[in-house]
Amino acid sequence: MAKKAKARRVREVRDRRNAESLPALSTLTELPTFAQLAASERQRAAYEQAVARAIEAGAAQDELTLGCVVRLDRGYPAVVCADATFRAEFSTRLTKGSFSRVAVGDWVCARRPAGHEMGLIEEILPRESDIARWRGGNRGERQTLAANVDLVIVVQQLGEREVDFARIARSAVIVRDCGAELAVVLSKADRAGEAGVARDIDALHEVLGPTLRLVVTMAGATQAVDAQAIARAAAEKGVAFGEDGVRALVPEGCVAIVLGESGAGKSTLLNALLGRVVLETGAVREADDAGRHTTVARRMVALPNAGIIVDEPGLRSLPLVGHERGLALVFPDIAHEAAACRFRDCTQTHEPGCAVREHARDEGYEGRRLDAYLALAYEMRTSRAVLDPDIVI
Ligand SMILES: Nc1nc2c(ncn2[C@@H]2O[C@H](COP(=O)(O)OP(=O)(O)OP(=O)(O)O)[C@@H](O)[C@H]2O)c(=O)[nH]1
Ligand SMILES: [Mg+2]
Ligand SMILES: [Zn+2]
Repeated sequence: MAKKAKARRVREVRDRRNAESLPALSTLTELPTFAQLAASERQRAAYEQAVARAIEAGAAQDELTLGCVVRLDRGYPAVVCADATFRAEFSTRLTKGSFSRVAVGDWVCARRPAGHEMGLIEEILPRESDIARWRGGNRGERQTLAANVDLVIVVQQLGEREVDFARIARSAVIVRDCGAELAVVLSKADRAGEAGVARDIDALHEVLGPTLRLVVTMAGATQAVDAQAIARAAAEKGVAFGEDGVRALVPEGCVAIVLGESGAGKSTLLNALLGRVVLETGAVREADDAGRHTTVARRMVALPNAGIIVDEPGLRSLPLVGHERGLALVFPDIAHEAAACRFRDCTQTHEPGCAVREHARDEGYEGRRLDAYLALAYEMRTSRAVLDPDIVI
């Protein structure tokens, strides 16, 4: 018993030391204010109930506050409430109970005991959206990247070669499955030039449809290019260009998150939107054009005259596990046809009476859209088949 208590004390001291080495919140000017964030009605009602439970467990009413998690530094949350921004740790009640890790964007019932710098998160309130990805293979789990965001901006870099539209389609399926809206930013347009930009917009429209919200940017251009020519090439395809295009995606009151591989230019874009260098950016490797995971914290930045965007570390893998609903939302036309296939488990590859293939033949379907759908559907079937039966998705 004494041993356990000692271990806990050691842990507490270490945690406190770690927390003290985090950036001082008072110096962070890009943090959103409480007024810029809004809990839903359901969350406010849940907060009232959480307050009642906390009081029952011994908290004083005036110590309790509604807050939003605006940063996670090495797992340590920072919380904004009506009259303060503070670092918080988890109450023992939360760590003991059905403990779910807090994410940036989470609304919480927090407690600020008088005379303490550090607050306590008593409860995480129900999420309106939960941007999560699968990690860890067939024994894996869902990892929440951010909570309660309205919009996910998938950032994919352009280059000399055609854009990786399969990766964008995969991201789209995950995003729509998580209950958020989707937009795509094609970054580094300077590397593709006008012709490349036009080519990649066409490819993306073919795969994800012409109604996709799309912006072309080159916030960190390293090559002297004719920006106006690139803007014109985008405009000819009905696509917005530049930081203003991104700002229009995220109006005041909107909370978005940028999602993309390391090195895609997420932090560079956010710095441009902020008008100053707030976020660290890093060079990509020559050999494979991949980034070095420069961003390690997850944090909200409030944009001047616009909404809030969460900057995230880049993600290498985005496995598809149980995102069937997202697939149907991204490809509603194909999913609709699939419902008429003769076999319920039709793989749309060789079966007789396959409505998808018949329709594709009749309508002269865009080949790449169907191919993208089939590849993602196939991957999902395979991942489901190898999933550990004890894992709940
Ligand atoms: N040519 C070109 N390079 C860019 C552009 N935007 C960003 N870069 C470069 O791409 C590299 C990666 O940029 P970051 O903004 O750090 O990328 P990130 O997506 O935040 O990466 P992680 O934080 O690792 O996930 C840096 O060297 C940037 O200078 C652009 O518009 N054009
Ligand atoms: Mg970054
Ligand atoms: Zn079929």
